[in-house]
Amino acid sequence: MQRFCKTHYSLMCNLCGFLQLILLFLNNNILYMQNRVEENMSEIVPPEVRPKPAVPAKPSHVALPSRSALLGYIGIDTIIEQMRKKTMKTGFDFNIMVVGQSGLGKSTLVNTLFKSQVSRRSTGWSRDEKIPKTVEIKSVSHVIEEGGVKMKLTVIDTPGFGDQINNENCWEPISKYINEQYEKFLKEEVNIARKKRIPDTRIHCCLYFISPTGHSLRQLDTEFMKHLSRVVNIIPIIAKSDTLTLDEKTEFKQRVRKELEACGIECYPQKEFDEDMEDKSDNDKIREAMPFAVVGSDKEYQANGKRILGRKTAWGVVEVENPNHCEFSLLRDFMIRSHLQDLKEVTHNIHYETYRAKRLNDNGGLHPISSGQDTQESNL
Ligand SMILES: Nc1nc2c(ncn2[C@@H]2O[C@H](COP(=O)(O)OP(=O)(O)OP(=O)(O)O)[C@@H](O)[C@H]2O)c(=O)[nH]1
Ligand SMILES: [Mg+2]
Repeated sequence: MQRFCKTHYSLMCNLCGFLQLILLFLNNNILYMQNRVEENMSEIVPPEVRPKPAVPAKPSHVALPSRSALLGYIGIDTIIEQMRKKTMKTGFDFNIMVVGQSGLGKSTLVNTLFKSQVSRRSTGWSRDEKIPKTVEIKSVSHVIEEGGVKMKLTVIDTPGFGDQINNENCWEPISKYINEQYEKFLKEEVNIARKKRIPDTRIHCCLYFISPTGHSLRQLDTEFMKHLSRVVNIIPIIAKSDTLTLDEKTEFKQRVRKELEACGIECYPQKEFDEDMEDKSDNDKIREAMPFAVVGSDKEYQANGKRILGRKTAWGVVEVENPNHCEFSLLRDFMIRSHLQDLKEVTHNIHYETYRAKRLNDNGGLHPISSGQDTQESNL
């Protein structure tokens, strides 16, 4: 038995030695072949010439940077084009909320927004039907397409406040609604099987309607804005500005600006978020023009052969979209043409982030929630 094991052992040793020899031979061969390939490669591609990139292909309309500046074209400038294509496919969500005391023209302005150049579509009310008093928070959405870009514009109309005997804490339903949208987003975000694209119902911009008294802000307004400005981007506007003379309007705007500053109410665009000098100088102009004095109407009239939105008075038609008549078009262009992306970023990076941090802290870490769970209730 012992001899058998010994013979077996020596046989195994011989076999291992043989295998080692084969491996050594193969290894040498591989090294040799690698050297050959490298030699051949250096024959084909001289080291100073960079290979042409296969992907991404450079779009024909993008100018080539000078070859002297770069050793070869990398294609960094195509990133913008790639991002544009992606964004065009996904589209934009933009959510505006209108808030203010009762009867200031909030629902009318929602209609004005949709019927103005933003979208020439009706919001469901017929031309001569009177807009009913708003009794609950209600959202109206339209998908607007322009130049191949889709935007889902949602305007959230809210019931007016201020006509109760006790108006204490009347901002609560509004701030609750705003927080509920953050909560919905947060729950989607922490979900294990989260959606590729989370539906964004968060309020990006809140238009606060100020009564055109010509005097000063009401205490209710300052209280309301103080509370809301902590959770959302507030843009104050003077409602029904056709009821003020030009001088009254200028004076009132100045007074409102001073009062807002005195109360420490930070409206959008907030000074602390100006990114650079260019941003600061652009935003300073907007801050000086605020609050925008607007007129709302969903009635159309004929003026110079064109159909215009306006309000008919004994002295003529006040044209909603004429910058000489009111600042509606300035407000719309500011919200959509110049600051839409920034409004969304401030919402996400500042307001939502504050909510998220507080929520996760309070909860000692939010537990993942299954997709079937109800997401309506805010826990704040
Ligand atoms: N003069 C003037 N009247 C306006 C303007 N906008 C709306 N109105 C009128 O104001 C009245 C109230 O308008 P709504 O749009 O219902 O006001 P609201 O703020 O939605 O009212 P609540 O839903 O009760 O809070 C209507 O008769 C409108 O025609 C405006 O810019 N100027
Ligand atoms: Mg209303």
